Amino acid sequence: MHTATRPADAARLRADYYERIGERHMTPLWEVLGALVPPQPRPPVVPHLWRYAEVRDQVMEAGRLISAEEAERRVLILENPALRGQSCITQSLYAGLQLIMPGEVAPAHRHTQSALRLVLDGEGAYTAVDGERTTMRRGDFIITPAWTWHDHGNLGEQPVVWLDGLDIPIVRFLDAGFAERSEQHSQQPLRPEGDALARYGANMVPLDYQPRPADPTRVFVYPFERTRASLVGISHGTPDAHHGFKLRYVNPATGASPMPTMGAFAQRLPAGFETRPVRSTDGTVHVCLEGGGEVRIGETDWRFQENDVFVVPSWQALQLRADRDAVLFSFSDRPVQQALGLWREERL
Ligand code: 1HN
Repeated sequence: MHTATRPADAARLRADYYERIGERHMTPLWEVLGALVPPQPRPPVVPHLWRYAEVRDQVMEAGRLISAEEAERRVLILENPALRGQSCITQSLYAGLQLIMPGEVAPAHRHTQSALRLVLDGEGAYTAVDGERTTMRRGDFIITPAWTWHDHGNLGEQPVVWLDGLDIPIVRFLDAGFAERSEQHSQQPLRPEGDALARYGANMVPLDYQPRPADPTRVFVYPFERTRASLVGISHGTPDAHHGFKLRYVNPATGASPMPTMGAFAQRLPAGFETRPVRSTDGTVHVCLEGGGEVRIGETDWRFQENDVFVVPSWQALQLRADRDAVLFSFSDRPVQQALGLWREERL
């Protein structure tokens, strides 16, 4: 005879079953499938904007609380408000504001995490990468690829602040992190300043240089002066409706991103120009270098000005409007997603 199971009995049977399989460290897929494979990205990350004018004093305060030496790196991490305690700005990226005071050195070390810097405030500091120094000037984009020795110093009279971007969460996810301190406090220069740019950054490379496709570039500084000149140089005709005048930083020897885990971009929006909304799967950190305007991320609007940093989560629509001619820098995990065939963009 057919006996129908009442819903209450079915629920009890299931709960009991889940309990018993749980003891063997198993769990039913059907309870989590929708969350595991959502119809579209639903990042836990929220949009956020850090106003430099509001945080600058607190960044400077760190300079009175701890030395660069003691801290190793004196940085205020920009934590996504929805991911507090996780030291990340998106699920795949870390960002922070680093301060170095006059006379200080941030000692030489290396790690498998890749880092990028965008210089924001003050002058007189340098970064050394594998034996070559570069003077840090506002807007300069500087990279320290995985496992390269790097230290910073401030030979000037002003505090210097830059934005750090690292692939820390990616490396942590892969459990592939290694790090070591150098015996040399600051690296002995092996080559004069400008050597890498002359060898690798002038549309030429040394005769015997044969980079592999995923090798990071030997060009470890992209001076803002050059970036800006390129953005101004392409600012004729109509800007792209979704991006304005936008360029991507590359490894000039391969055309790939400067480092394999992070892509970086620079864009110029003429005064009065408003972009159409666009969304992409790479959650992105933006910095305003010049000018200002308004940004809409999903449903939220903010005004932005110089040195403000904002984060756009994966698959949330971004719209920008410039009040004054604006220049923005941005970075994301796009090259990782592209290498895996995951990256998508939708122009709305
Ligand atoms: C690092 O090496 C730097 O070299 C900055 O300036 C931030 C955050 C975590 C791990 C290493 C730097 C960092 C970092």
